[in-house]
Amino acid sequence: MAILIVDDSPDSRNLIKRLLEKNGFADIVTAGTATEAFLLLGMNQPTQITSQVDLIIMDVIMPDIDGIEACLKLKSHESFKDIPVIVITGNDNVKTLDRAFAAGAMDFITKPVKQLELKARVYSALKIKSEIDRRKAREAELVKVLAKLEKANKELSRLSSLDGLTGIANRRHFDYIYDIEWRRAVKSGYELSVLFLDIDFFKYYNDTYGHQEGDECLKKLAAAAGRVLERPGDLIARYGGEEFVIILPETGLDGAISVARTILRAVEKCNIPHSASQVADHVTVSIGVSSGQAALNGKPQELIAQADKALYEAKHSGRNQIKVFQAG
Ligand code: GH3
Ligand code: MG
Repeated sequence: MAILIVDDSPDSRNLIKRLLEKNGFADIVTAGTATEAFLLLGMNQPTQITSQVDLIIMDVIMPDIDGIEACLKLKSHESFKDIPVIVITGNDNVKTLDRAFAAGAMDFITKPVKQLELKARVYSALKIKSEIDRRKAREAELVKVLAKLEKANKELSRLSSLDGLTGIANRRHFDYIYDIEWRRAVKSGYELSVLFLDIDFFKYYNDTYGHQEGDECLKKLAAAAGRVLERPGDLIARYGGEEFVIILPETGLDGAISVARTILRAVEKCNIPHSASQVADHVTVSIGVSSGQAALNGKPQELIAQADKALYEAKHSGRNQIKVFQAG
């Protein structure tokens, strides 16, 4: 561990250096003034602070900047505040010592410097410094771990809102967003639309092409329907097995029907062969649409139930089509 001796007297500097060397401390640097010490530490070049100094032994009485002032400056500097400072005083004048401790000095040695005293003080100061270093390293490690944890948590919360197969929002996220959009619609008075989409004869599709192909089909259709949605507030979610739900905030019936039609065309364009379908030679979907003003429509679940009813109608009217919920 490196020790910096700051003393304007060359004799005093050399004596302390020799005594330290005698006790096995080899890494010693010396400075004749506080300014020189600051330069050595790299204090004036914030970008290249190379301070590897673990202890500063500094004379109190020095020309220009004295030991106490220098100590104050070191302690106010983030990079040096943890380096212990032992001041050397000509006497153990209480006032001087008080000022030194107030400036942040950790300990003091009186002149003439005695070997045993110097050794004891230096050992205990270096021990404290190594504790501080260890604590700082642990803290830095902790900060890193916390940052990683925060990142992992964000990823986890992102993943927990997605459907594992299709990558679109899952039912949980839909419930969460729908609640927000419903309340927003109640406040704004804008209409809110819900679309329910279900694949036609999907059971036959699985039976014919296998479950894996069925999964691929779900992925393709989710992506195709998702691409149709353009507004930032629009959301498509996987509601259940082969059923998708779409929220269209601030959208009335005309807009919702237009979106539903575009989705039907997008599914058509996917042109996924379905030889077992009874309505086409490719995969088709049925869509139920419901729109309303949240404030007038009563309960949030009603709009969803209405879209579901409309979907049922679409199925019963022959599939591969859109049905709008009609009251009564
Ligand atoms: P309909 O036209 O009336 O909707 O008929 P359908 O066969 O599509 O409807 P039904 O409810 O009888 O069958 C739905 C099928 O969807 C059965 C089920 O195995 C399949 N399914 C649900 N979830 C998944 C999934 O994650 N992957 C695959 N491959 N199939 C799924
Ligand atoms: Mg189906």
